[in-house]
Amino acid sequence: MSKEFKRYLITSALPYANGPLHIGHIAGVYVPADIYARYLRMCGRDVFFVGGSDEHGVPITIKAREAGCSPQDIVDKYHNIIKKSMEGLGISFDVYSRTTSKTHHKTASDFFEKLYKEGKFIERESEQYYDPQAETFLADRYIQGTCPKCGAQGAYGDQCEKCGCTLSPEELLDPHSRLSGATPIKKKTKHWYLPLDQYEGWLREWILEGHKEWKPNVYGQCKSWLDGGLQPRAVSRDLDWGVPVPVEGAEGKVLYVWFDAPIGYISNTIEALPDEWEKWWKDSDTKLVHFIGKDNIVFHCIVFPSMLKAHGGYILPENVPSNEFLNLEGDKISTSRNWAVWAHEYLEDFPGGADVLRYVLTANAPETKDNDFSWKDFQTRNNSELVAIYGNFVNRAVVLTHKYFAGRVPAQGSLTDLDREVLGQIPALREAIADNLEHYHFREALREAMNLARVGNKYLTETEPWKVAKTDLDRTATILNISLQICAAAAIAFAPFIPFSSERLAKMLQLKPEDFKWSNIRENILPEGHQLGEAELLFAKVEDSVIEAQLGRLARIKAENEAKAAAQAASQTPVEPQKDEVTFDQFAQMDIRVAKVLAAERVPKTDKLLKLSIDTGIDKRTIVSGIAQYYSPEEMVGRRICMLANLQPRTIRGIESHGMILMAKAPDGRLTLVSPVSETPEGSTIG
Ligand code: B3M
Ligand code: ZN
Repeated sequence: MSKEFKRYLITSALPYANGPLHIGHIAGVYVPADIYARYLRMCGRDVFFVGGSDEHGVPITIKAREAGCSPQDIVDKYHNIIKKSMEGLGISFDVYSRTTSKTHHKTASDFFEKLYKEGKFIERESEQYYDPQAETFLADRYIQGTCPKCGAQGAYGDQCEKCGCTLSPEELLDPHSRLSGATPIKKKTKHWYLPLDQYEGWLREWILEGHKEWKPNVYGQCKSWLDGGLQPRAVSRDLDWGVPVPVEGAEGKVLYVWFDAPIGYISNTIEALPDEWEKWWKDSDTKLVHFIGKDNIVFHCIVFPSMLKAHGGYILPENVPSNEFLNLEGDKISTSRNWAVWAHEYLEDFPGGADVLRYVLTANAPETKDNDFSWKDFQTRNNSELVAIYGNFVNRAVVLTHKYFAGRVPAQGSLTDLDREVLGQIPALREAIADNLEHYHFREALREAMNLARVGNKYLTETEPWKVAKTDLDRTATILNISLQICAAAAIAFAPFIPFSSERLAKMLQLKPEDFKWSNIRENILPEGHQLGEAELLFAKVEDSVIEAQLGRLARIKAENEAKAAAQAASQTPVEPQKDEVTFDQFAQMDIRVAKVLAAERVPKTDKLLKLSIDTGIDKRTIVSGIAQYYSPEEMVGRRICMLANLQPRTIRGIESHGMILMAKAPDGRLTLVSPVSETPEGSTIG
């Protein structure tokens, strides 16, 4: 079924250079892409693995403004941090460049120009928000106002971060410019659009018919976009940061970041291979594979292929193995809330720990659904898999060989059924790993690699060569020979996943770089008499205190975020002013008491109302209360509450309500029950 390709062009999404790299990026994109690239190289295939930083777009300009520096300063800073993290994690890019490079600006500009000259774009005038004071058009993110959905202030023109809803700037109440504070006005502007609707038929055929093998999450997302009908997409923006639109009279306009960024894959290839880039991008013998996160699917499966098609001459992606998202300790990773494990911090906190992270993120990769990273799981996987199985096995095999055979691979004698079965696992698992890798099933592939270590560990435990050595050194030799063959097979098989550990194991086993060929994963890797190196521990236990320190950091961040949110809510919503004075007698007329909730139910067809039966100590009665958004009926039953008992009865939704429950109302409108802090019988009066 599958075509044989001569070479593999692997791309991984270009991270925005407006923040450091975090575990979500690594798990979703860089580690899987790297595993794939390393594996293919070990198979002797011709690979070019492209990475780079995405250095354009509005968020970078906003970050620069906030920091009081230039966008170039921002991207310089983060490009370097990201690049260093990638190196620290062993992501084996053949090129890691950036979209502010000269080569990229020229490549992207030429690409646009060709499409422009060939009439592949449509030009449209539209009305956009404009800041009359700053004399500039405003990107959606540059407009702030009140969210029409939840009433929060400071919602952006594209999204309200409070309630998470998607917005357009037109929907914001009292919009104002983040640049000058002025009220934006509408002004006409011209942009170029890629008429995606014209590519719909071709895309349907190419993806829905031609690429049924794509992962269900990717195929499904494409299908729903295509079924929804495609619209022309603007490929330019009014902004002063980016690749200038190469058309006369287009001053102040740049290419939309999602137009230029994927071209970055091409530019970076050109930069690294100026004389032979074309065979990588234009020869149908090249297999192009894009590794991305799920929020990038439409751009890589629909927009970029349409651009390539419009341009002509380029190959198209053969596959786009996109992952879902990784959460952190149950919460969405968020750069703005600092809710992340940052790669550069991890590498500092865990020197030499790149492989542990690679291992955990692959074992737990969000391949088919969103997944969670937790520090406990990190510790368990390290201690009970890497240390207890793989590390323990290797250590025992090498130490025993030193002990009984002066560190030389001993001779294999006659084999038992168990020996043969265990050895047979080597080629079987090699094939299983390879098959999974070829199909982008990285978790499963890693599990099979670990099975190799499991097989070896179990074999040693069952055959107990340290006991056999007392009576039968020939048998001990056979057992250790087989164990060492498995160690060597594991060193090679694990190399795409945890390359640093494979290097260390290679030193112990005295394997040479040229031994690291996939086809070398066989039953007789190490010849008899081969001298081993020193035994050293392959992995170290992660102690509880280390995990607690990480969890402590996250707890501090959570507390900071909550405090920030509360302060923000408080600053946005003024506290209610004091009401007119009352006399003591007026106050004393209020009969406020403690009551107990006996039963509670929602009032049908309302969102806010609960019907409660309560025991006031004087009687049992019904109260209707507007607290359903904050308390469920189940939570209310059995609670002690405070209530105004002598309020005149009112009929609410046909139910007669006798009294009112006291609630604390926060400035932002949130309601919280008021109740005595210690056990107080129903009927107790308050005053
Ligand atoms: N920078 C978005 C992201 O980092 C974007 C990817 C570009 S790939 C050409 O998620
Ligand atoms: Zn909102």
